This record gives sequence, structure tokens and C-alpha cells, in this order.
Amino acid sequence: MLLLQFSTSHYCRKARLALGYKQIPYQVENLTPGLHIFRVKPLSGLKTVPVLLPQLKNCPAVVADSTEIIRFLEAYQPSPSIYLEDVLQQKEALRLEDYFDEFIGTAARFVYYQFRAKEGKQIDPSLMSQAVIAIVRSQYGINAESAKGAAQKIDEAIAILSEFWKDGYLVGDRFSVADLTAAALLSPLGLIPAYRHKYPWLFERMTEIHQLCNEPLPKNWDAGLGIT
Ligand SMILES: N[C@@H](CCC(=O)N[C@@H](CS)C(=O)NCC(=O)O)C(=O)O
Repeated sequence: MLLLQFSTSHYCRKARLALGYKQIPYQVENLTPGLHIFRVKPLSGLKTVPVLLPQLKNCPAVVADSTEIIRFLEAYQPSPSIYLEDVLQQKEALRLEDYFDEFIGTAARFVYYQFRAKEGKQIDPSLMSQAVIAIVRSQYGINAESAKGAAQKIDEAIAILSEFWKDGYLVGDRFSVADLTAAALLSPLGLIPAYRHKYPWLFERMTEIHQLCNEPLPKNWDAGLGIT
């Protein structure tokens, strides 16, 4: 299998966590933001990554979108399952996956790129990195005001997680797509010291989930604790 991705994208991380949890061998093709369109649009009709090319007999040639990738992986290799057996619990897990995808992944992007352009500039002050950050900020309309609204959404999500994640799972009594999605889509916050210091349990849980899924933590993770 080949995963078309941006190495730093948290939606691509979501797909990698699922592949890693199931221990499915795969390769990655890292695309350049902007130029990626020429590679992915003809394949999926969309302009976003991740896109999975299963490259296997009797499988679709292209699976686009992290949610569809997980659905495909569950059908391709059901065990170990990231979906829950109980119908109502599974419905809730999918609802939470959608909530994190639609509201929290986007909010985390706003908070993260605002941080990287300001207090977090020293994480990588290179011209190349700052140029990418400037392009992303302009593409999504990220500024102090919009990042503030996004931070409120993040606080709401962390309040939900604080009820369940301190000693359990988001749905039912085992790991599911809801936990995986939350860990992936909130992972950019790990580089931001204010979050690391305020919610240590959140990042411990994310670390455990990354270990469970055989996926390294994001680059510069230690910078979030002021260790460089
Ligand atoms: N709903 C999509 C969202 C993916 C997404 O937003 N990907 C971003 C990278 S984090 C992207 O490809 N952005 C490029 C663009 O919009 O041109 C999924 O879950 O796969």
C-alpha cells in the first residue's frame, strides 16, 4: 500500500495510526503542499491528503479521506478492529470521529499555525518553514482573531476528553476509532507549551496511543516542554 501524504499533516497521521495499529505494511510518498494537487486530484478528484493507493488485487485503486481510509482498512483487515461490535457504541464512535474531523482537526490547525508564526517561530525559523506557515495561514484565513475562536473549540473538546481519557476510552471499554482520531487531530497541540503544561494527562494519553499504533510522535514533540 502507498500513502500519499504531507509528513506534517494530522489527518495523514490519523491514517498512519490506523495502518500502524493494524500492522499493515505500507510506504509513504511525501508531497509538497500546493504541488500535491497535480498528484492527488487526478486520482481522487479531491485536493486533500491523505490518499491511500492499496495497490492490491480486488481492492479499490484509490481511497481518499482519512475516514474512508479507516473504513477500507477495517474491511480489508478486520483484526485488530478499530470499530466497536456494539451497534450503538460504534455509532457513537463514528459520531465522535466526525466531530473531531470536522471541528477539532480544523481548530487545531488554526491554533497550531498561529503559534508557529508567533511564539513558536524558533521551532524552525528557516525561510522555507516560515514560507509554508505563511501560505497555510493565508489559505485558511488564520490570524489572531480566528485562532482565538478555534482555541475555544479546542477547550470544549479537551473538556469532553477529560471526562473519559483520564482513565478510560472515549466509547465503551476499549480503544476505538474515536480515541485514534482524537489522538491524531489534537497532536499538533503537543508542540505548544501552554497546552503541554496545562493538560499533561492529554499528552500522556496521546503518547500511549502512538505507542499502541506503532507511530512515532510528531517531530519536535519535546519542544512543547521547552526541551530542544
Ligand atoms: N476530511 C479530510 C481532511 C484532510 C485535510 O484537510 N488535509 C489537508 C492537510 S492537513 C490538505 O490536504 N490540505 C490541502 C488543501 O486543502 O489544498 C480527511 O479526513 O482526510
